[in-house]
Amino acid sequence: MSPTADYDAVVIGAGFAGLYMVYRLREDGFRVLGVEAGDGVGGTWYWNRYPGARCDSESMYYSFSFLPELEQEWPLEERYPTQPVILRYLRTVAQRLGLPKHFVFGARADSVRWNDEAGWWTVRAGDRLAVTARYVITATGALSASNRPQFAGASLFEGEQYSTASWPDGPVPLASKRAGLIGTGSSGVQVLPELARQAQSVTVFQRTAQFVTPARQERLDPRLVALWKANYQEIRRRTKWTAGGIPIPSPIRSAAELSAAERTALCEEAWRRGGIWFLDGTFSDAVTSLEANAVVAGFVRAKIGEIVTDPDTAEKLKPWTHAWGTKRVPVGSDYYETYNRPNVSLVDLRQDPIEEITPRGIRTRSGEHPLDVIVYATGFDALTGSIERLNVEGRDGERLEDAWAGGPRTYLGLMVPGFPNLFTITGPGSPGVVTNVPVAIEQHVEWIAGLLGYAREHGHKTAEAEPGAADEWTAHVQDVASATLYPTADSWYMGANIPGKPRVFLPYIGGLDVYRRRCDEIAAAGYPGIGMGTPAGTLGAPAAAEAGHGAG
Ligand code: N01
Repeated sequence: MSPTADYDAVVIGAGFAGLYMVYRLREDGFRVLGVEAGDGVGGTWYWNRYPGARCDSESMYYSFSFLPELEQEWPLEERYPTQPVILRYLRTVAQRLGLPKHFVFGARADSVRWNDEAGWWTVRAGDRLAVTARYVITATGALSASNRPQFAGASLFEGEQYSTASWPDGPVPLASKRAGLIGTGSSGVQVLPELARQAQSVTVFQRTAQFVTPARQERLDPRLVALWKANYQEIRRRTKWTAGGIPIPSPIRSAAELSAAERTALCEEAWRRGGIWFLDGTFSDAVTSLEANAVVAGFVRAKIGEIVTDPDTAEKLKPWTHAWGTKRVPVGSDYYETYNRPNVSLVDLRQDPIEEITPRGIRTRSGEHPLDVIVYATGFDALTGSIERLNVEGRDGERLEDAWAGGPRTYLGLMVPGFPNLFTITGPGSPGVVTNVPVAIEQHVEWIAGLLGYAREHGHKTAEAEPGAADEWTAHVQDVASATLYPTADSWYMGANIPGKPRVFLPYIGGLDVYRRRCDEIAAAGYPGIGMGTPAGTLGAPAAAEAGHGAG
């Protein structure tokens, strides 16, 4: 047995998180290998290429903060960046920092096993790769393990079937085709207007009506961009200390403090501005008080009634099954307006459920809907799915899936007891998905890199979350959520979209600023809650490895 692992660290994933983690560790002198299932960098933005894919975070906030030169050069043209623009950005970052050579692409990690005796992990990717590493960092994305419901008869469908989460890289001809769209979350809301423009007809199969917020997509005023760029670093500094990773003022007044006219005026103004300004811009108690929530929900339902001309369709589109904001609110462009097109129709699956997919279309209780194309926008096994699908086995061969059978248990959303030297980025217990994600990713990466540096400096071979610390954090995550209306909804936040998944609140919603402070305090205090293991003295040997080392 070799006395040292092949690498100090293996990072799984080449999206925002994987790229920055590999860069950070390389700069800190660790021997690091990136492993990526796709043929190139991009992560979420590599796979989700469906027409209409855009980020909900505005362009100026959706980038790395540690590349001051690139942020000055990078053109900011539209309020929300499109998928091709974000992918181009990540490719540019990877090239500039010389990162692709540290990655093995086209390798889907499918086994991650701890060897207690050696004190390292073995990471395999089918027959593409088998390497050992002291540390493993999962940068697999919180929303990347796609969920494709198994409808009876789906394999017999004679038309084409696509998933928004793995859209083909190339044109999908839709003209003169009858398309069916299953799913009306953020992906379905974005793809629908494009499908309607391109296809002969679109039938939307809606299980749960959503509260969609208008994006108000627009071209950015170059003067605003110039002003922004002149102050970028100061804005970044402030952004780090916001709850959601976007520096906009939080509402200070509860709905109860306002008259009916003031509430309406406030909602109207937030709706006019769109996007985050509506999501975070109405009342301080919009997701904690049923009364305040009802005001926002009623406002959106009224808007749906105003926009959608067919009263029956408008009624089906009005959400009544959950409180506003408790399922992730999609941000859309012309979503409700699209239902006014003559080639778009809506099936309410709560009234008229899918019975099967036939060779010619989708049969619901009321009859068959003939289709040439079916598009699944049916979401993800969020936060835990992409990590569990790695088949992680920790100390004593314990499977992560078993350890999390009753719900994920983590310390700070970053470490798991029983799984030494394993770190998760934007996993369960992390605030990642409820923030502007790159800001949370940078925090996670820097904290993990800090801990690895500390362990190297002190000669520690292993770092492992203590059970008590993980229990305390896991309970805290639930407590914070319980003070809000979030747990009342059947959402992916609650794991409710995946049959059999434990129903616990997955992300930390106490705020990125609060979370950052806690992480900083823990680091400053020498990492209480984390057991550090015996000296090894083999970490951080001169970086020499190139991707492909150990590839089998
Ligand atoms: O997935 P979703 P998504 N039969 O889970 C329906 C991020 N994101 O890919 O609500 C019929 O939200 C399901 O119905 P229901 C963002 O964080 C960001 O759209 O479970 N329908 C729902 O309508 C987002 O929240 C961006 O009843 C079924 C839909 O499929 C997250 O990713 C863009 C079904 C799934 O909606 C996930 O969004 C896209 C079944 N068996 C995504 N199973 C931007 O930044 C599921 N559904 C712009």
